[in-house]
Amino acid sequence: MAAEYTPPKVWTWNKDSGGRFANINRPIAGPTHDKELPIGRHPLQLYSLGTPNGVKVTILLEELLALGHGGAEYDAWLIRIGDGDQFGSGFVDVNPNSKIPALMDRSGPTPVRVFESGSILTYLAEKFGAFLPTEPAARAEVFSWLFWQMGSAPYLGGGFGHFYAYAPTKIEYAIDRFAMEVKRELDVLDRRLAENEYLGGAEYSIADMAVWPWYGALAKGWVYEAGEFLQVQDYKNLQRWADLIGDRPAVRRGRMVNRVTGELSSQLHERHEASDFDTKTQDKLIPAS
Ligand SMILES: N[C@@H](CCC(=O)N[C@@H](CS)C(=O)NCC(=O)O)C(=O)O
Repeated sequence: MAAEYTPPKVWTWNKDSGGRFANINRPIAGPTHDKELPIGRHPLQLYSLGTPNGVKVTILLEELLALGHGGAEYDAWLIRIGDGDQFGSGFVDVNPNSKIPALMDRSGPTPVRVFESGSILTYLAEKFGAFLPTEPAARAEVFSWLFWQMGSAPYLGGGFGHFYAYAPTKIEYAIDRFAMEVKRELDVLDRRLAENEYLGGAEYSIADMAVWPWYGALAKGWVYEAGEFLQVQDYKNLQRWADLIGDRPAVRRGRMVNRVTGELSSQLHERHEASDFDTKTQDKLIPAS
């Protein structure tokens, strides 16, 4: 058990808490510096990073392009959250919450800003009339799973992931609490996917795109190196769905965009053209030594 801690009367900011992201976490909103965001030539400007929250949006954009929606052409600019890019004035104008992903739709006379991944997925699905059913019952089910993700993933990322992988000390109580919650969430998904091919039902939707980068990746052991700890292979229906989604070409492409870790051939730091997947991955940009 961790040493006893008695909270003081008034909380004060300990800048050296020692956690993995201690250098970027702060208790104050707003910009720390002036910095305009770049603007490319496509209608949609995405400011993001290839984390699970960022990947949701690039998967949808690649799926829309694969369906033939030319209006979904986009420039994906890299926001390095470890360097504090999310606190630049231009980024804060697009997302006052200083978190990726953030989108500017410049297709109309007045640019539209959209932040929060669930809001971006909904905005784009409605704009293009794709991956979101119009029939009320089917639409409600997709929204239920989409909002389930928004409420659940913080237990996985901010709770389990933080205390299992990032906290400076391993606190048994915290890891137990969030491992239990995440296992319950995995079981929720597994039971749903036992009865349905996709989360929304028979059709692939933005609900799958929101949940897969977190729970599909967890099921595959890609996040927090926690596959064995959580015994993810036991969730057979979730495994089936994780493979089904992960094998989609648009999902494979979406995962590469704004990615700064892993194999160099899987990292496309910025995406401005469809051909960038073939010519601009890091293995092609960095000459072999
Ligand atoms: N609820 C938000 C969560 C976004 C989020 O947590 N983004 C993280 C990266 S995955 C971030 O930008 N963190 C930077 C920071 O906290 O300063 C969404 O779904 O868009």
